[in-house]
Amino acid sequence: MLSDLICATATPSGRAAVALVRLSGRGAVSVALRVLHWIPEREPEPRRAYLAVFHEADGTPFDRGLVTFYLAPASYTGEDLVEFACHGGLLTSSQLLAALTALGARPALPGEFTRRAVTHGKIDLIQAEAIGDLVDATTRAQGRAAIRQLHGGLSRRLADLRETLIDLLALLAYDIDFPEEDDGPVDRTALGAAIGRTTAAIDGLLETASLGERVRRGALVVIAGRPNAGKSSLFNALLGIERALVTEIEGTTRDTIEADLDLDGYAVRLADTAGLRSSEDRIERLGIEVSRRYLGAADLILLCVEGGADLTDEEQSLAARSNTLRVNTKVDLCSLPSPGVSALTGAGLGDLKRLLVDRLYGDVELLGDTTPLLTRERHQQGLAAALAALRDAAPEAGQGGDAVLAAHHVRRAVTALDELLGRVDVEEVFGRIFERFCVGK
Ligand SMILES: Nc1nc2c(ncn2[C@@H]2O[C@H](COP(=O)(O)OP(=O)(O)OP(=O)(O)O)[C@@H](O)[C@H]2O)c(=O)[nH]1
Ligand SMILES: [Mg+2]
Repeated sequence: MLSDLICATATPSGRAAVALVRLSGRGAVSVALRVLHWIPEREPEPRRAYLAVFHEADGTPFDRGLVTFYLAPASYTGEDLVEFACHGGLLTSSQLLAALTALGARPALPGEFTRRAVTHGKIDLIQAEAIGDLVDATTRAQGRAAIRQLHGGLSRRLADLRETLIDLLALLAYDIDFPEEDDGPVDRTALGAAIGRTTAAIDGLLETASLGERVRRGALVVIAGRPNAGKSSLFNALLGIERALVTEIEGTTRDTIEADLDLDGYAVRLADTAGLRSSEDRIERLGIEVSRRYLGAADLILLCVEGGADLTDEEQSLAARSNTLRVNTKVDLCSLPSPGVSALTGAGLGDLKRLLVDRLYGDVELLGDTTPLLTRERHQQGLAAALAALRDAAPEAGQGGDAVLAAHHVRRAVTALDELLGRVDVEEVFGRIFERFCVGK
């Protein structure tokens, strides 16, 4: 079923220099040749760009462009694949798609080309996710994490873990087959230790999950404090645009406003909130409730305090949180200890930005390029499942344990890793990942 012929435009529609149309699956080459006035006498050579005229079923030409043929398995999808580079714009690529579908190709689903690449073992599911992340990336750090994942850092680590577990299974199978050998060739102590090492390795990877997720999705930084503390002014100053309303009236901001910010190559979602105070105004109270929800979800809270004022009870409890950074505002009015900022003069903004990057992403720099990051909830869940299975296996694998039970639990861990890597096609998992892809990817 998977190798039926699919086609799609891989580039966004609209005015552009070039549009790329892909055709993949059974019969791709012969169908392609039927829409081309094929000038060379010979069969096309793979991986060579040919200039050709594209025509409709009745032979009417509609474009002239480049065609490249890839033969299975040496293609993106692992199938026979043809790429047409036609002229951009709305017309020619849709004429080409119409011609291809008239010859039996079917419009591709979102991410279907990449899904086929996974099915044919060109890449694993973790790498497919990285391709999606790379397309979605807007900051350098997101791009870097995605390309590392695409190069296989995380995949290799998971595949190594899987190998270790398969070796363990072989030893356990031996133990099950020859139970009568008392001091048999299988050293149960060593077996228990090997499971312990694998558990530790998975634990180490799980520790990177919140950081990886933060890099991919952007850290949520919530600006909070009492009314008129200068929150919206700081929000605007950090963004470099007048995004939020600023007035001298207390309670100006009623709803939380979010904006994306690229801080030194790292993604930050910055939120400006309603000033915290007890209010009789129904709308303001609702706004303050939203502020509190944001505070609960924040990776970092910027607590704005004007002029070194004494803190209210609520401000004090905020300041006591480990993820709160107190910022003194309006330092142009009086001199205040750092970190202090003036939205008016811009003083202290650069220092504050550097401090933010360090607090939010310092650990990424520390990890460097050698430790792969878990970038998705899915990775975390898969490894947690593997970990739980190994924890069940550990007592059974050691001295005096039941080898059959141990093997059962180790196999559960292998299945969890297989699902992570996409070695088993679980429709629900695949469907959820690829539905977010673009058509033609
Ligand atoms: N001198 C000076 N005034 C500032 C500075 N930042 C803000 N202000 C003034 O302080 C007042 C309140 O600023 P906002 O940014 O609206 O304060 P807010 O914390 O968002 O207030 P609410 O939305 O009401 O909670 C305005 O009159 C601003 O012009 C600053 O750095 N220096
Ligand atoms: Mg405000």
